[in-house]
Amino acid sequence: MLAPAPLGSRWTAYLGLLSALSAAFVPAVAVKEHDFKKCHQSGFCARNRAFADHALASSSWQSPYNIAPESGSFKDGQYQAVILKTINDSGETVRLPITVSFLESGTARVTVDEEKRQKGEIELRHNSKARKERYNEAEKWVIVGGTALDKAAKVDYEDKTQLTVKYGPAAKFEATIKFSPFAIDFKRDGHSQIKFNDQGLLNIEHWRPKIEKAEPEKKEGETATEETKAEETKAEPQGEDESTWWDESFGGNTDTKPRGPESVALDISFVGYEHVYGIPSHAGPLSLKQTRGGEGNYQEPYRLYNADVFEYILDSPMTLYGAIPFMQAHRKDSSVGVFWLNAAETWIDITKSKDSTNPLALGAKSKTSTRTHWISESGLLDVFVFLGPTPKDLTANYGELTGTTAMPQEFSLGYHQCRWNYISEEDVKDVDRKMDKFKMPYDVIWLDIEYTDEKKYFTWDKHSFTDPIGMGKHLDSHGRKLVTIIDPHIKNVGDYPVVAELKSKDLAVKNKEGSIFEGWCWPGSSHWIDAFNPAAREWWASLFKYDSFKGTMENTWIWNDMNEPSVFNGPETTMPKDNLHFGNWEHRDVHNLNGMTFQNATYHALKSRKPGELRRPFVLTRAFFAGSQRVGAMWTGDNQAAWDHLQASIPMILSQGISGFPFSGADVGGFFGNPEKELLTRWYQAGAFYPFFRGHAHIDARRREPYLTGEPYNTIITAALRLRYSLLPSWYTAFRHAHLDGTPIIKPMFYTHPSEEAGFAIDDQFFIGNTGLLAKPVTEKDKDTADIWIPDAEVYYDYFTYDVIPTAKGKHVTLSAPLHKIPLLMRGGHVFARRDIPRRSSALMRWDNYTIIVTVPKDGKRAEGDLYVDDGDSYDFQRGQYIHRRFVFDGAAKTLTSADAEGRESGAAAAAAQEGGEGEWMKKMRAVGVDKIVVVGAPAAWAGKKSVKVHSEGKTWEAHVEFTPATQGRAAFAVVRKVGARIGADWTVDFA
Ligand code: MIG
Repeated sequence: MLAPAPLGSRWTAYLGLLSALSAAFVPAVAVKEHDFKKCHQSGFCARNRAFADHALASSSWQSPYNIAPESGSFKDGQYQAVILKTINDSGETVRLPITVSFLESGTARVTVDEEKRQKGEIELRHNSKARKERYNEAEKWVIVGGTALDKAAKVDYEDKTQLTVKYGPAAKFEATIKFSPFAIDFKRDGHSQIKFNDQGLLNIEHWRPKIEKAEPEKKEGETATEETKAEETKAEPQGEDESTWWDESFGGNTDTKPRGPESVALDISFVGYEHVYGIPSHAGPLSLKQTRGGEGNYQEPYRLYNADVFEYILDSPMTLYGAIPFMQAHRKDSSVGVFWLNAAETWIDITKSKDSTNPLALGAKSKTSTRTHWISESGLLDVFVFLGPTPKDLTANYGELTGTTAMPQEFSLGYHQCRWNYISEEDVKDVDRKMDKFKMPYDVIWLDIEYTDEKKYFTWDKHSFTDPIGMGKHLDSHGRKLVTIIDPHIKNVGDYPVVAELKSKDLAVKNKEGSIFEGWCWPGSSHWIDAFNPAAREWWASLFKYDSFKGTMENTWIWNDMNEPSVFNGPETTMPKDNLHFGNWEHRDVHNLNGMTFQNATYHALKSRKPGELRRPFVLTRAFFAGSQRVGAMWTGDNQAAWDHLQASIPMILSQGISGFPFSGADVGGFFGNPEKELLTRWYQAGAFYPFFRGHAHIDARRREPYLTGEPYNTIITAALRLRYSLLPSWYTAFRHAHLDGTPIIKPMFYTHPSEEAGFAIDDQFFIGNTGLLAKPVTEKDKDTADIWIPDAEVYYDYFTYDVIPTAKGKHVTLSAPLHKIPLLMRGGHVFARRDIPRRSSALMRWDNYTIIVTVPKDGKRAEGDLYVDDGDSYDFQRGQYIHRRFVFDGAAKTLTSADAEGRESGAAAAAAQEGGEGEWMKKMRAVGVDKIVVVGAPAAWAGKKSVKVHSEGKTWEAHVEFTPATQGRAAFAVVRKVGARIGADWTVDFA
């Protein structure tokens, strides 16, 4: 029985076929680049590129935007004025109110609106019920702090042509706002860093009525003829092309665009900056490429328009599943950045050029500058400007605005075993059993869409999952969890209470007519929850209660897929842009936010599953936006079982990290296809360093649970899994830092070594947190060496052998890396924590003692590091129920000390000081100690030493130490055993 096919599209036949066959049938469909728009197929992108071409080609180009000087006023850290846009020869203007806000953090914000739309003085076509304003609620979803105005910001200079404001830390920043044409020059220490509208590409498409021509009206979707085009452009400034102002078609879908053209665009120049990073997600290098052609460059702008692109192509500016419009520019010793707060379809052109006008270049060799051109389809022009100067300042400033990574469930840093699909309870238990049998640690097993009763979420397939609670308890008995998928498309059938409620409560996304939107996805005909609607979120939460979503329990967590949203028969596999969301905002305005609102709804739902139960949710999302880091993890979607996809995953994850959303990973093994054993093994070795570490496979792929790989692969993969598990304390500590100030979890070279220019484009190696661990996964077939770039003159040790690596600052060192070997170095000068007893899951390691590793630096003087521990599950850490130690190795004093990292008093006094006293978890942690200390690069003078003194909690005792002298190539090391100090207490180990 086939439902009538909606809209003519290539999906119709495919979906008809799909629903006629069994649910398990899935054709292998690769991404067709031509299913997704190029800039010239997206009216507003084409118009703005043409506008740029015109402006840049003409020596007499003048931006038609001018601040009316008498309109301006500055008060309490904020400048307000009106920009007048001249729209024709008679000098007629459009009023665009502008606000420039100077924030306490030193961030500046520039917001431009359009008065006519603001006041609703426009007419919509096609009887649209859409809102008339430019979308102004992105900030409601994205910005969570940092907006307090800098009352100390002061006007430093003002005349009839410009105004300069000094602001930021020690008033080191200044913004010169030029009136005619409008432009802003952001300086730090007197030097230009970022310029707005320096190229004159500012373009805010104002509202205008559609002038119907005398000739018969065009049919919807039909493009203008050459004559009408020529006639229509006459009245408009050059560079505008009216043929794409109104109804616009692509791939058989027509967008009615009831508000007409409304794009916002601006050129942003980074003066003297050669590298720009960020704006994930794209499958390309970390250091972004130029996009206006030329050898090695892209032809297309980077695009941000969340889309379901399966089997995406590599090295491409094409859009992927998520969007973070945050860009950082970097040069030696300086980082600056911008955050373009706009959730509509966005394109970004990047060009670089030697800049003779750069004042920094005077007398020195000329520097390269990067110019960017940001183009969004609708909404406000709303840009935050960060002046650094360090990469860490940028991630902190951005984190203050958009929030930081939520403290994760500790288990979620372990290994996740997923595939499409584990087909029954028996299957799940079998995989669980085999992982144990092969002694491979893992924490979570996942269920993809086939666990449901015919893709009706919140139900279970009655034949294969008869006792999900039994299954859940079985997993729980050895500390394991279950993640089930829940997608935003709700099957449109009778006898399904979820869809019945969605309709009766009126909580779904609407079509352009204002009635419920119907489209096609996995279940066939479906409706979509509108998670922008608070009532929809409340209802969504009710569906997750344990007694509502029967079969789930305390160890069940959630995966949100398809939330771009993916709509099989929609334009570019997503929703029509003229669909309507809560508040009658068009989908066009909020598209890139959609995924986040859905994940957010699930996140809040998981917090209210049972009264009195307040635990940190775990929700994985595919679509995301700026701010998604507050509500869960992401993965990079449907990659392939191919070496180049393994390679591409690393810059992608690094890019997530520096863009405020570090809890990220790629499907280990590759989603589509069947990885050869070597590839799968190398992928586990790389995945062990993804902040989110999950193996996954397409339904058509052969089974590839790690234990199926056979020897020697099984052993090698087990070692990679165990390496991950032993380092979990350090991973968790890195998450704590990400949570506190937005620091990435794995860090690229430019981030850790912002002065080393040769490292700025390196994106295939990284540091892990503050551990000094430097990893370079092997991502090439048959490769048994790794070339690691060394960023400084510090000593580097091999993680596994303690060999001293013969390095030189700024040079590559070649490491032997046969299949069993993960290229992993330890930088001298760090201290980090591990747990060395291999166990089946992270939960079973909870009360294990720690091993502390010290890597003695080249000069022998000082090594330091930290460890953060809490219960990994509740919010008790917010009332002080955590341990945060700082370890310092002092070479001169010959001591290693552990003290509270935040200067809190330890022991009973601290416990008493905590709100509610010392909790259960803190009490149990009293029994957890330091078992072992390894000092790598121990001084030769320690030879012959048999014991060390340990001082802690008013007592002193001796612990056994074993010194192994240096041999050729290997550093000396000392191992202290049975240290006997508590991990939560202050202690000193005296090596003197
Ligand atoms: O259209 O749920 O990216 O991880 O296995 C495919 C089935 C839908 C796409 C996800 C993939 C998942 C699959 N989903």
